[in-house]
This record gives sequence, structure tokens and C-alpha cells, in this order.
Amino acid sequence: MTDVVMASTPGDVLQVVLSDTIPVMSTQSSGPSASSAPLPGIIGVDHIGIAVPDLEVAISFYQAKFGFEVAHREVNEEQGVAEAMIQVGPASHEVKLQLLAPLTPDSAIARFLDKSGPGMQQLAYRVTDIEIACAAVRARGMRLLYENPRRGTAGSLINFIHPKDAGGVLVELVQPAAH
Ligand code: V0V
Repeated sequence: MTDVVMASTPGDVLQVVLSDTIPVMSTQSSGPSASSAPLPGIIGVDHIGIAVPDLEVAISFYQAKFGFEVAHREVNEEQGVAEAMIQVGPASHEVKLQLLAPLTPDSAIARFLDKSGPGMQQLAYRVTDIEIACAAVRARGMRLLYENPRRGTAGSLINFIHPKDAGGVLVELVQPAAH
């Protein structure tokens, strides 16, 4: 079970310890990887990814329980997923839910389902320039999963920050396709 400990030190440093294996996050603005400047190019949350065992069942669930409709669907063989982008609220609201179902038993989503079951698998930040954002991520000492960005939903470019370097969250960076 995960221990959550919040403690104030004499230097007013608030530490959140998520587990023994996850690095401590600190608001202290010193140390080799600390920075107070915004990560270049992040302009908001693009989507929240949810791992599901069966895409059709999940779509029906969100339609029946929340009244949410599918905004976009596609299969991404390279990522091993069948996915549906789900509109939340009016079309002007840009943050989507991304339902992710595995195509193969050895895909990232299948492994996540095996270990954790259905649920939130990733948080995706939208960036204006993924190369600049990735360079900044590396400069701040976080590991990216891919050397170069790969193809994501609807022609976007994506990369991921390892969850162990991002507070226990698999963080996706996504640069939408130019319209
Ligand atoms: C694994 N861990 C996670 C995690 N997946 N923690 C938080 N969130 C997740 N989603 C933890 C796991 O519990 C282990 O912790 C540790 O990280 C190492 O995991 P692992 O055993 O190496 O797990 P793997 O082999 O499943 O690999 C995990 C990674 C994999 C993140 C490397 O899922 C991956 O390559 N993901 C990126 C690609 C992806 O997710 N594609 C599907 C979405 P302990 O037990 O050691 O403490 S495709 C998509 O989003 C698209 C197309 C799009 O948006 O456009």
C-alpha cells in the first residue's frame, strides 16, 4: 500500500512522499533539477488516458452513465492500441478522455491492465513544440521513453516521461497536428 506523508521542515519545504521508490517532490527551488520556470511550450491538459479491456464496452459505459459521445476513433498499431477520444461537455471544451484498449497481450496497455486493472493510465499535456519540450524535460533530469517523438492520435507527435520521474504518473507530451 502507498504511504502518503506530508511534512513541513524548518525551511518551509513541503515534501510529498508517495512511496519508497518514487522520488520525493519538493517545492524547494534549489538543487540540480529544480526550476521555477514553466516547462517550455506546455499549454494545458490535452487528454486523460484510461486503460480499458474492451473499447466497445467502455464507449457504451461512458455514453450510458455520463452521456459522453465519441469525438474520434482510430487504431494505432505502433502503440498497440484501439482508442476512442471522448468529448467531455460542450465541443468547445478541449480536454478529452482517451479510452485505450490493447491490441495485443504484450502491449503497454495490456501490461498496465494485467498489473493495475482498468483505470487512469496517463496524463497528457499539450505542447506547442515537442522537440523544445522534450529537450527541456531531458535538461531537467527526467527520462523520456523515446529518443524521437512518435505518431499519436490524429497525426499528433507524442513522447512520454517515465512515471518514476514524474511523481508516479505516466506523462505524455503531445503536439497536435497542424490544421
Ligand atoms: C508502469 N508504471 C506506471 C505505469 N506503467 N506507473 C504509473 N502509470 C503507468 N501507466 C510503473 C510500474 O508499476 C512499475 O513500478 C514501473 O512503472 C515500471 O513499470 P514496468 O514494469 O517497466 O511496466 P511496463 O513494462 O508496463 O512499462 C511501463 C511503460 C510502458 C511506462 C514504460 O507502459 C510504456 O512504454 N508506455 C508508453 C506507451 C504507452 O503507454 N502507449 C499506450 C498509449 P514498480 O512496480 O516498479 O514500482 S498510446 C497513446 O497514448 C496515444 C496513441 C496517444 O495519446 O496519441
